[in-house]
Amino acid sequence: MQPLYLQNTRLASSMFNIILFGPPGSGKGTQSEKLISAYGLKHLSTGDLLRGEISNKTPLGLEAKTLIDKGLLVPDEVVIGMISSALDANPGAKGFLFDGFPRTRAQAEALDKLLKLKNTEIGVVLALDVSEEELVNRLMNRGLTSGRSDDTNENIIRERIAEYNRKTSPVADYYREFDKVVKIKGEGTVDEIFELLKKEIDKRFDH
Ligand code: B4P
Repeated sequence: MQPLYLQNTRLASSMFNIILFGPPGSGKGTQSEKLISAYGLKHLSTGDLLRGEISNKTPLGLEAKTLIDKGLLVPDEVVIGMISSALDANPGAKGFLFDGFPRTRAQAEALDKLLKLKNTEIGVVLALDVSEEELVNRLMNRGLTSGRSDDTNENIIRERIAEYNRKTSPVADYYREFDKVVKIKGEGTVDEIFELLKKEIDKRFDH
C-alpha cells in the first residue's frame, strides 16, 4: 500500500492547507484574495507580513527592507518564525493558504514539521506558470501604482526572478517527491486562472 501522503484521496483531517506557488508576479497575491473568500481559509502571505514590519519600522522590517530592495530573499529563520507565530495565533482556522511561503527547501521542511505538530499537512501545491517577460511586464505595471520599491526597477525585478530560479524553484521538486504539485497555466484573465485553481481544489477537498 502507498504511504498516506502518496494517496490521491481527500484528506482525513478536517483542515485543508494549500500552497500557492510561483515566481514573483505570477498572481499569488491576486488569486489568494479570491481563494480566501471562496473557501474561508486563513491567508498567510510572508510578503504582506514583511511589508507590515517595514511600515511599522521594526528592527526586523528594517533588516528585511535592505534585502527586499535588492531582490533577495529574507533569511529563513525570520520567515519561519513569522509563520510559526501566525499558525499559533489561529488555532481555530479551517485551513491555511500559504502565499509566497515556503520559498526555500529549508522553509518547506520547517513548514511540514510545524503542520505535523498540529496534526495536519499540505494538501496541494498549486504552481502558477507564467513566462519571464509577462512577469516583468506585470511587476513594472504594478510598480507604477503600488509604491513598492522592489517593483520599480527592471534589474531588481530580474534579480527577484533569478533568486526564484536559484532558491525557490527547488521547493516544487521537494513537494513533487510527495506527488503534491499541480501546474496551473498562470496566463489569461484573473477569472480564468481562478476557475482553474478552483477546479483543482474542489477535486481534493470537501468544503
Ligand atoms: P511577495 O509579496 O510574496 O510578492 P511577489 O512575489 O512580488 O508577487 P505575487 O505573485 O504575490 O504578485 P501578484 O502576482 O499578485 O514577495 C515580496 C518580497 O518579499 C520577495 O521578493 C522577498 O524578498 C520577500 N519574501 C516574501 N516571502 C519570503 C519568504 N518566504 N522567504 C524569503 N523572503 C520572502 O501580482 C503581480 C501583478 O500582476 C499585480 O499588479 C497584479 O494585478 C498583476 N496580475 C495578477 N494576475 C494577472 C493576470 N492574470 N493578468 C495580468 N496581470 C495580472
